[in-house]
Amino acid sequence: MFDTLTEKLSSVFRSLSGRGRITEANISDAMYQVRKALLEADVHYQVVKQFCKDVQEAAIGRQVHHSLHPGQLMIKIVYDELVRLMGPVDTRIYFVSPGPTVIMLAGLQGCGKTTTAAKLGLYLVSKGRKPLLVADDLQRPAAVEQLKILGQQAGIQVYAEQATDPVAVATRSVRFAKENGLDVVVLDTAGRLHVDDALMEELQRITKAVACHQIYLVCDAMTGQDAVNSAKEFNDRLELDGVILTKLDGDARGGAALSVKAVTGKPIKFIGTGEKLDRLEEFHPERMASRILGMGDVVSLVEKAQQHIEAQEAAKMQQKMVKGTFGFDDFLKQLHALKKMGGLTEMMKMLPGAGQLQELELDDSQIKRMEAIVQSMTPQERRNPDIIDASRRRRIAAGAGVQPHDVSSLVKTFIRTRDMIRALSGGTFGGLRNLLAGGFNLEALSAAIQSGRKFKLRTQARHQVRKKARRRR
Ligand SMILES: Nc1nc2c(ncn2[C@@H]2O[C@H](COP(=O)(O)OP(=O)(O)OP(=O)(O)O)[C@@H](O)[C@H]2O)c(=O)[nH]1
Ligand SMILES: [Mg+2]
Repeated sequence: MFDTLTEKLSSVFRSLSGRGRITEANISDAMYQVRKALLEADVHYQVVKQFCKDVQEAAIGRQVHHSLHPGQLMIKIVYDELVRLMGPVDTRIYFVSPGPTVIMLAGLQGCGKTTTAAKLGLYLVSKGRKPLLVADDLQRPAAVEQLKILGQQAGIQVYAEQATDPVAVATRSVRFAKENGLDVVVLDTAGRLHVDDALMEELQRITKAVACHQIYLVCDAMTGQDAVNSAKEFNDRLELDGVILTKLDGDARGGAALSVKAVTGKPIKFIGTGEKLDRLEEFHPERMASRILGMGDVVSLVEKAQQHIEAQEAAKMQQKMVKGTFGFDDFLKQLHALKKMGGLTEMMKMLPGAGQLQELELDDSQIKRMEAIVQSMTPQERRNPDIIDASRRRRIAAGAGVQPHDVSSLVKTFIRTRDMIRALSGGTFGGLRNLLAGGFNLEALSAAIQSGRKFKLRTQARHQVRKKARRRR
C-alpha cells in the first residue's frame, strides 16, 4: 500500500539538513519534492497545493529540538498535516431506536458494493448487531445470487426477491427486518459505469421510501482521481455520511485516500484491504498517516522529545559534560528526563531496528533508590563524588536507608555512566542527537555503544594499573 509515496517521502526527509530553525531556504527543495511525490501519487492538484502550503506554514520558523534532526521534525509536521487532511472521522455507526437502522451502499459499477455489504454485515455482527443484507441491485442479473452466496459465507441473512423495482424491495426488506427482530438493514444497490441521472434518481427514490439513516459511498481506490470525482458527484446529489474506500490493498499510489475528504468534505469511514470478508477496517487518519510515512514510531519519538526535554536544559547539560562539571544533581535530572520519556530502553525501542537493545536498561525502583541516595548527599558531594570516602558512604547510606555498598555501587554507576556518556560524544543529548541524526541506523548506534564500551574498558584498565602501582608502594 502506498509504497512509492512512502519511498519518495522518506528520501525527502533524509535529505533535509541544517540545524536550529527550519527556514524557507532549507525546506524549499524538500517541499518541491513533497509536491512532486504527491502529484505522482495521483493526489488531487488542489489538495496538493493547499497541503504543501499548510506544511510550509507549519514548518517555517520551527525550532529544531537539540535531540532531533530537521528531517524528523518535518516528518512530524507532515504527519500532523496528513492527519488533518484525512480527518477528523468518527467511524461509529449510529443506530436508531426502535430499529431497524437502514444503511445504503451506493457507488459505481464494480467498486465493491456487494462485497462490502457482506463485510459490513460481519462487522455489525462483531458489534453485537443482527444485520440483514438486502439484494437491491436488480440491474445486473447475477447480483442477487452473488449477495446470497456472500451472505451464506458470512452466515448473515439475505433478503432477496424476484422483482424489478428496487424501491419496493427496499421497503419490504425493512418490514421483513422489523418482523424478524433484525436491527440493521444493509442495502446493496446497483452500480453504473458513470454517474447518471437514472442511477441518482433510483437511489434518491430508495432513500425517500425507506428513510435511509446512513448512506455510504463505496469507492475503488485503484481508480484514483476518478474515484474522487465520482465521490464529489454523488455527494452533490445524495447526502453522504462517508466513504468506504475499497481495494486499498491494490493501490500503490494513495491519491484517492488522500483526496477524498478534502474534495468532498466527507471522510473515509472504512477501508477495504482485500477480497476476503474480514478485510474491512475502520479508517483512522493517524494510522493511515503512519502507514504512508512508513516511519516506524518516529512521530511519537518526536512528540516525546518535544514534551519532555527542554532544549536549553539539554544544551546546558552538554556544556557541563564538556567542562567536566557534571555532577550527581545533573545525573538525577537526566534520569528524570529519561524516566519521563519512558526510559531510554523504551526510547531506543522506538527507533526502527533497535528493538532488542538491552544495553541501557533502567528500571523505576532502581531510579528511586538512586534518588534517595543522592538526596542524602551534601551539595559538595553531589558536585564532586570523588570525595566520598568510607565514612561519608556510611552516613549517606544511613540517610537513604540503604547499605554502604549500595552507595559505592551508585558512585561507580555514576562514574561509568559519565564516562560512557562522554564517549557517546559530548553529553547524553548530544550523543543521542548524533545517533538520531545518523538516521536511526543500528550500525551507528552500536558503534557508539562500542566506543563507550572501549572507553570504559580503557578507564577500567587505567584504574587497575593505578591500583597495582598503589599496592606496590
Ligand atoms: N483486492 C480487493 N478486491 C476487492 C475489494 N473489495 C472488493 N473487491 C473485488 O472487487 C470486485 C468487485 O466487487 P463487487 O463487490 O462485486 O463490486 P460491486 O460494486 O458490487 O459491483 P457491481 O454490483 O457490478 O456494481 C470483486 O472481484 C471483489 O472481490 C478489496 O477491498 N480488495
Ligand atoms: Mg454488486
